[in-house]
Amino acid sequence: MDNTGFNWKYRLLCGLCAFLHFYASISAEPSCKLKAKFNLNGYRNVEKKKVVMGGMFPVHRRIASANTSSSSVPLSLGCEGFNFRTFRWTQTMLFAIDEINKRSDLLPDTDLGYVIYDSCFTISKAVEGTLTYLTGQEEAVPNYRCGTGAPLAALVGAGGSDLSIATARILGLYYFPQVSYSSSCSVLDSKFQFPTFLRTIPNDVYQSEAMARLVLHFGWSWVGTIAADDDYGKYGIKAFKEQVEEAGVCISFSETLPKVRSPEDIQRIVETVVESTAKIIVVFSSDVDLSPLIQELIQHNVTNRTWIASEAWVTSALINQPGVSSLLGGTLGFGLKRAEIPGLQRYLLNIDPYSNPLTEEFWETAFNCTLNYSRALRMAKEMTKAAVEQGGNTSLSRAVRGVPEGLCSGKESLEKLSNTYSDVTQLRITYSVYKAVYTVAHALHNMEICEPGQGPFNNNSCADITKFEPWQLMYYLKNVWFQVPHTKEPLFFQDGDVDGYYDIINWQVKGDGEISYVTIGQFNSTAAPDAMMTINNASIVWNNDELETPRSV
Ligand code: TCR
Repeated sequence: MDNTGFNWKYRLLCGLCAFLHFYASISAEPSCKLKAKFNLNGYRNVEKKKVVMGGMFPVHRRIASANTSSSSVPLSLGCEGFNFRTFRWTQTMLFAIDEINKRSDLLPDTDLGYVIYDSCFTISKAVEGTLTYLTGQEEAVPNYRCGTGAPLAALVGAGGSDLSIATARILGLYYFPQVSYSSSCSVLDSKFQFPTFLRTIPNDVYQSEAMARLVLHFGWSWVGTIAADDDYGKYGIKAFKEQVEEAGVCISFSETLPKVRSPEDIQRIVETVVESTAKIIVVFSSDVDLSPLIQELIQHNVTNRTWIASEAWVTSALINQPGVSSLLGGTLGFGLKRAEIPGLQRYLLNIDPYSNPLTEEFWETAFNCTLNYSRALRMAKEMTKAAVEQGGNTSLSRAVRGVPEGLCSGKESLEKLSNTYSDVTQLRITYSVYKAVYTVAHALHNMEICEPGQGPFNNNSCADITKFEPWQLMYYLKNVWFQVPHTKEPLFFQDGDVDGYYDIINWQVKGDGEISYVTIGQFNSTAAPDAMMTINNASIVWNNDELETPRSV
């Protein structure tokens, strides 16, 4: 491993086992041992400084069910339900870091490394990952940090608002910065509670206002609401309701989606939707939580409703699956600013399946195969045994003698497989991840170029990028101002928040039953009150291809 130059320890807390360690080569520097990397004696002019950035993403959808026995040592739970969309976000963070490390005008003397954690869409995992990150220990013991000595920069993450609320409370204790790409809940704007929380996604107060304006714009006075059972859903729908009710709109029903699988609850919501005369249904939820309800509504052939989508599901491939057009055609929703990120798709397609356990799991899930020969052999043997037991079809035994079935080579073509992972047509949260990584890099850059005697700290001193304190990086993050590469969009924070901008997206059914996302308007929180929302009514296609605005009175 050493012959490629530095190999940096890349630790990842992931799925099926609690902690997995592996190495990622981050720069092609002259060969030297890991220890020598931080011993700058004699290397001062050739060695780059190192900073580690943390990332947290909900790569799995849930934790595996718990062993409730209390007579054995409790273990950290594994995770299940691999999510291709959120895995793309992870790889986007690596792509951005790679891009930054190659640049000579941004952080020229510093190499960025990374540690990535999988929060598994679960608060306890997010907390566990945060403690591990802060301490550098496999056991999550606060107040202790060992390891390489490279300073930790901010944590990029943690995913949903409920996860970020938990991690921000811990990080806030240490005044350690967190830059979130997808936690949009309004409560996170409290600097008193979350002093070191910043985000590149707009605060949901804007989205709730935009939704309310949309309902009033079409004169709908009778709507149903459905919200996820988390901070995102609850606060989002609450702000929406307050605004529409004030304007005289009546709420026909308010339902909450279950967080853990509950067919009875889903059934109850289906009945409510079917029985209600409200034709407009506003849903504030992530795609993961909404998906079971959508499946059930399709089974019940529900049509003739107009769905109003919150940002988390408006362009989700998990929701927009074949067969949803009669239910969801005509949907209107809010999407974050979209961007093209040149080079990202090639980077995503060039992924090395063997680089770490998560990439292996990705490959095996995507191609429904196994990369591991002995595992494949064992599976083939089990299948053969089962086949023999069930009636003597021994054709599978070929698999045991030769190459096991279901074995993949790692050279399969991702390009041919149309997978959400490598779909770059709707880079919205992905773009927000990209911005978050650049935000941290720019803050570090400003720290690096600080002129001694002209710095912002005590007696005009500077922070030392090789051993800065979290609050010093926080200073630079708060004051960051830069143009995002490729889009030239300026990025800066006002009290840790960015401006509220959304595309208003309409789900239009094409001839083949596929749905295309057509932008039919915008919402911009910085415009004058009567110019915030622009909608092109004529370009909207409603449910079942009707051209007339549905009535819900
Ligand atoms: N804010 C949500 C989580 C979330 C999300 C998403 C999850 C957003 N967008 C897209 C999955 C996919 C927006 C929250 O909890 O704050």
